[in-house]
Amino acid sequence: MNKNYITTPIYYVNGEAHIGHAYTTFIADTLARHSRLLGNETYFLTGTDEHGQKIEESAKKQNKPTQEFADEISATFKNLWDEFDISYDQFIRTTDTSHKIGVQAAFEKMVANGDIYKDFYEGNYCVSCETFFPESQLMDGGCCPDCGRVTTIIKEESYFFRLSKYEKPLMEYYEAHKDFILPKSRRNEVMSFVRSGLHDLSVTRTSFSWGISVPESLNDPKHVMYVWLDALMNYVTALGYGMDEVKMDFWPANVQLVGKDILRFHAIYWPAFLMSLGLPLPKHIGAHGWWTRDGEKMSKSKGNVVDPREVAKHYGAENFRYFMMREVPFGQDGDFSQRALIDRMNSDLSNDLGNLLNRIIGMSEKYSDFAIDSVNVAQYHQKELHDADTILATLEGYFDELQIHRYLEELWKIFTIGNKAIEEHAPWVKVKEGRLNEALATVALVANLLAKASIMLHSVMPKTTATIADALGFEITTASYKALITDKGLLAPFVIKKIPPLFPRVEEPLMQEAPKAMIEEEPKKEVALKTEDKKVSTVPSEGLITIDQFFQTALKIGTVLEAQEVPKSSKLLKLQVDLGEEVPRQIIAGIREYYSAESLIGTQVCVVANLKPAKLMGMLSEGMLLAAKDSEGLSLIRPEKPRFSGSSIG
Ligand code: ME8
Repeated sequence: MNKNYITTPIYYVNGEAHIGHAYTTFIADTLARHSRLLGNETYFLTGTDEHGQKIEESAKKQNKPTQEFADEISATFKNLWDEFDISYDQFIRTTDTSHKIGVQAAFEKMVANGDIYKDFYEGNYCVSCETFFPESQLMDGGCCPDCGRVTTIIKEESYFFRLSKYEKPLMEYYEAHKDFILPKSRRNEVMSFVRSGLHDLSVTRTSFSWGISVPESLNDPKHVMYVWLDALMNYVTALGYGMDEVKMDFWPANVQLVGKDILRFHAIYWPAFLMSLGLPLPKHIGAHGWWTRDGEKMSKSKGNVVDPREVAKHYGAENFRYFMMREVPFGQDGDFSQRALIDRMNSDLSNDLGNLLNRIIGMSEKYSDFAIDSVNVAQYHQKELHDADTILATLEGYFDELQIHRYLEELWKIFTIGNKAIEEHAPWVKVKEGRLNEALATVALVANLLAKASIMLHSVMPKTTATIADALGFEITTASYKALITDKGLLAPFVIKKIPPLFPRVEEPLMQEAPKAMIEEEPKKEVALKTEDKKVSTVPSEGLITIDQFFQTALKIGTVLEAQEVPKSSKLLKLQVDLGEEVPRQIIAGIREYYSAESLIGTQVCVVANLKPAKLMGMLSEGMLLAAKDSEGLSLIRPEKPRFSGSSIG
């Protein structure tokens, strides 16, 4: 039996969970349930990240002792997952004593093997991101390049982790394990980041105390551990690392899910820490995209944060979960809107799945008093069975690549086969013609298709599919998976249960949108400038655009994956550019006179990403590179430091 360990990030306790956190947790739960269904020994970990200055400050703002504050918010996460029936095996908290002991043991080991040394750190620190940034990376006015907040200069004694030592081993690892980072398109951006050079990492702080202190053996009690070192270690302390080690045989994890915002920590720091500890690396780090609401970033001040409980209350927890899994390709950004959810529910769940179930309940009631027997299915429906079993056999591959949306898309073809069989074989005509056996064979075929599809949909919609299975007289278990999916078997004779429609159509949005008056607009930067600035503008007044007009152009950082000369053209190069999307973009650029194809591979460029695709010499071009040209020639515009592919410019 395989051991299969699946993790989510541990979420900060400085705010309550929203649909972004729910998304990661839904995917992890889906993977864990699927793994169990296959009969694997599975361990699913989630939890909360409770240390660091940010939490300390949030607690202070609410006038609460930090531990009490952390207890309260941590409980809201745990309760939410319980309400959503998330099948976690452990909910870890970084304030757990066993976690502290494990982290200290790891630190001690890193000191012992020479990977941690003491020095001074002076730098600009972003409290919100719990990260130091070199001067060169700061945005105007000393702001954090990730979140835009003002950073503070901190000079302090610090212990450092020799991250630089792991630059080469990490690169070798990425080279040798092409599916370590999923989706694969994200691998390049991690590699170019590492290639640009890794600095040793400051892993302790003396500026605050809400954290795990360094091991007593160092006799340096004012140092507490950097929150990311503390947090990342949760994945092994949960298994008993540095303590009883009882569950360490689940390590290495099969899949560690994260949002793209924290991929760098999981694909660079975490593997380096593991190498230092002599532990194997996880098999996959899966980084998913970012959810927005109605096209905007969710933020409390805008009042547009989507509460997963609200969505579940109005639309059903599993319908919501299906929507999130199906709507967005893994790795890409997604937008939550009630319209998109309603459309998905009506078309996929009501029309395709729900109707099919209702139809066979209705027909079996009329023609056989609910009795269903698979005995003649193979005789009349060889082709449909074969087609369905072929599709079902390909599904596992999508799970392995975390392409759950594709998995579901393929799975839905089973319902198309079922609906088509009913249309083509028209059981009601056969009954009139006295060919009852044939009619019942079609009904039984569809019952079998629904049974097989329910098994495969189980990990995404556990309760709904259990209800369908119950109506179809069987239970979804590892044994039925083997019988109906692996061995391509059929259901034993049974009596179908009449159940009310599972997916009534939704006509109107069911959730109240936040009234406009409640939405506090964030102060607009231009306004602030106008009031403070006494300088008379020398910008020509003709042809000016507003900031909104500027932002209509989507400018993004791209990484050039491939570059080729275009035959018969002295000007054009054909590039494949990674913009953080599922598939790289093809861009035909008129830069051959200034750049060789070879010199561009692996470099970063700035791309106009929402330009209407055009054909150049018969080849599709899906974007444009930014470049500056003068009498000296042409120069591509590039980011000063490597940025993740798909990062917005502006
Ligand atoms: O980063 N869209 O915790 P965190 C999609 N404690 N996913 C989202 C999202 C959105 N809009 N917002 C949040 C931390 N997420 C650290 C992790 S792990 C050792 C330490 C999800 O509370 C997504 O998974 O900020 C993202 O990576 C995570 O929540 C960040 O959670």
